[in-house]
Amino acid sequence: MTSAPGSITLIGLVALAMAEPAAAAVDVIPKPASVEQRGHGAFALTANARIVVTHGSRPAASVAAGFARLLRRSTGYRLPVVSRPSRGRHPTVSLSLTRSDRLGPEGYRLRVSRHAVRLEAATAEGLFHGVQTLRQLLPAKVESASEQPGPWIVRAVRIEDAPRFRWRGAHLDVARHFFSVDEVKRYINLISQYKLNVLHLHLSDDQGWRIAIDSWPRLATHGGSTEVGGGPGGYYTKHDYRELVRYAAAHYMTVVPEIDTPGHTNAALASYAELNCDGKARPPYTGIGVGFSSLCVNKEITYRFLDDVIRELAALTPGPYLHLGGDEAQSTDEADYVRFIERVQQIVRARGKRMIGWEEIARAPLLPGTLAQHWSTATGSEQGTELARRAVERGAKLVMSPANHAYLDMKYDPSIPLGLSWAGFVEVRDSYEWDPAALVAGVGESDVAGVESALWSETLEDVQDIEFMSFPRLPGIAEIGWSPRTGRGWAEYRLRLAAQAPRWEAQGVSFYHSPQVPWR
Ligand code: NGO
Repeated sequence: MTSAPGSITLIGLVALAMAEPAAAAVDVIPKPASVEQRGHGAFALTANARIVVTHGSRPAASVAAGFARLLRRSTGYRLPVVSRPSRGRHPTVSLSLTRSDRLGPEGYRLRVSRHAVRLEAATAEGLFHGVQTLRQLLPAKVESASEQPGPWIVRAVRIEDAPRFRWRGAHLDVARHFFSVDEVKRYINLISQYKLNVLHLHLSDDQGWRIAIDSWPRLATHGGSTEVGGGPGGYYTKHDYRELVRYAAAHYMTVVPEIDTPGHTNAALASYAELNCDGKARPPYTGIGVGFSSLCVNKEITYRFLDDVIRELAALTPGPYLHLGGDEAQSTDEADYVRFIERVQQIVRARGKRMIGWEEIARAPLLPGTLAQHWSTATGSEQGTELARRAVERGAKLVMSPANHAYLDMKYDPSIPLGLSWAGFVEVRDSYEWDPAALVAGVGESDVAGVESALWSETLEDVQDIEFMSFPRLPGIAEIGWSPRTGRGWAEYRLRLAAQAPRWEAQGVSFYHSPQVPWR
């Protein structure tokens, strides 16, 4: 049998699809809520394909445009984005907004048949998540930055999907080592593929202050001038920060900025003598100790300072939350700490935002709407789980970042030079096998706002380091946040994870080849 150049027969399609490396039925992370495999058909994206946005909106059109850009890069096809299906036989990828509220604000429905790929959602955000799934259904080389030979086959399937938790975050410490706007953007690119929707930037710590504050300029110019190990540090101008917020929003991620208080504040105390109880500026700090610094809780200027910082940060941040830290305040008296946290919540509220803090804030009364972030390990310290429980009793919901599962700065095993190990070694399986609603006795599904990975940068200096610690663990945290608790497990997850490797290779991601994963 002969066929015209450029046309592919059904048998040919199936053969091509089968020639892809053997894999789980649908190698998508996070695992979609419902997947129905449809016969043997397959869709082929060819040079005359079009992307159609029906019942669109401006955000929906920009999701389509972003997807078309990605496809054009690797396929080399023209792929016009149009608003109406055209006459003639064009393979079509359509994106449309539906009124159906069954999918929820972030869900989507994806139908792949021989003739078309149809993606529907109630919001542009849902379409964006659907596009992330579709990327993973295409061959891995779709992630390549240069033109690759086809074919571009997607097997027929029906997917309906929506997240388990609304908060699916990634924390990044830009204080211990500073990371540039472009480096953070690259991180956003990589993590938004896994449907994470919160970027928590740890903007201040003992070793550095990383955001320009007009009313206290030395915070950035002096407090931002170094980092762990004594390197040059750096800080984001307001323009830089706005650019990060904008870029994150284009990837449907909300930025949650953190100014850590009342401890972890040496960079601020080094920048302004008057913030210290004894009126003497502290020297800059470039080590990796914790727990030695505290704002002067009983000085009024401390609250004027915080109000200025919170006001400026709130004005820069469209998202509803500001993170005020609260962890490891070992140099602040208990009574002072409690008063401080109460007062700081009021300031955040008065500036129109809600506060999130590390679980220690549960030592203080919490305002309605405050979130607490659980981090200290159940095994290492009974206190962490106790504080998490207390936060819930005080009416807060929890963001779950248990260090022995979700801290991406923990070493995978003792042979890894990067990372810390105070919470133990966290291999890929450890980071995947836990459930946020079954971790702390007395904390159930409805007490949990979501999950967040944490990447502290005491030992991490560049993008390669960040990627090596995040991949392959971060996709597992993302799956725990998104996918239903049932219908998935380590044995099948590790196969889906292995299938991500060629994608990371195409994206130039440096990742850890864990012996627990059957890389192909
Ligand atoms: C702790 C500490 C951070 C460290 C991190 C290192 C929290 C919430 N406070 O987590 O300052 O960087 O461990 O793993």
